[in-house]
Amino acid sequence: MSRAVLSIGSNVGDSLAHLQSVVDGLGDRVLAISPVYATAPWGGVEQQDFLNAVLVVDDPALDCFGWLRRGQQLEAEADRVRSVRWGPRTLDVDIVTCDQVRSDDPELTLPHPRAHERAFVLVPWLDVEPDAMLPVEGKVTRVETLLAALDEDERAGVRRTQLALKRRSG
Ligand code: A4P
Ligand code: MG
Repeated sequence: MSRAVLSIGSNVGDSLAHLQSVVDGLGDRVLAISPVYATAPWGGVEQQDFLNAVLVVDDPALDCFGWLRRGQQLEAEADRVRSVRWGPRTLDVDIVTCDQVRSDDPELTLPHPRAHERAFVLVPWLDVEPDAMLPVEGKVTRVETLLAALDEDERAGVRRTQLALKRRSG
């Protein structure tokens, strides 16, 4: 079994289409889709605003590394080029949490080590899981509490849009 929370982001090309490609690519595995947010770039690299969303996904046949690989495949299909860390990208798929797994492996760190500092992850996550909890430095905390602890500027940089990701059948 594995149930994961994915953070998806894009700020190059047709960003909405890149996010939609994840929903399409994961099909029936997608349990919940957040609204789409326009978000100020995080990490100090000067670049365009991002579109971000969060998905809750489930697939009994995929383990946590399976989600990482599937995410990387979807990034490659969106012609993602890895250049600057935290820089512009057509598509980024991050595993925020996967089951209750905790891991320090640099290839797959769980929960995602920076999720708790990022309003662009926490805000859409709360839309789909209002009672979500996240372990941070060993202490399991409500995501709502983590969001409230962030700087006002960080929260103000995350603006809900009218854009929506859609499930397509068949
Ligand atoms: N990796 C380890 N743990 C994970 C995980 N939980 N999920 C490894 C996904 N990947 C994980 O990632 C580098 C390595 O992290 C991979 O080899 C993977 O095995 P990458 O995608 O190649 O490079 P990156 O994304 O540039 O680096 P990094 O550190 O993952 O950046 P982030 O944390 O993904 O941040 N601002 C806004 N507003 N919205 C955004 O979506 N995204 C980023 C990227 C920066 N600023 C942003 C946004
Ligand atoms: Mg990444």
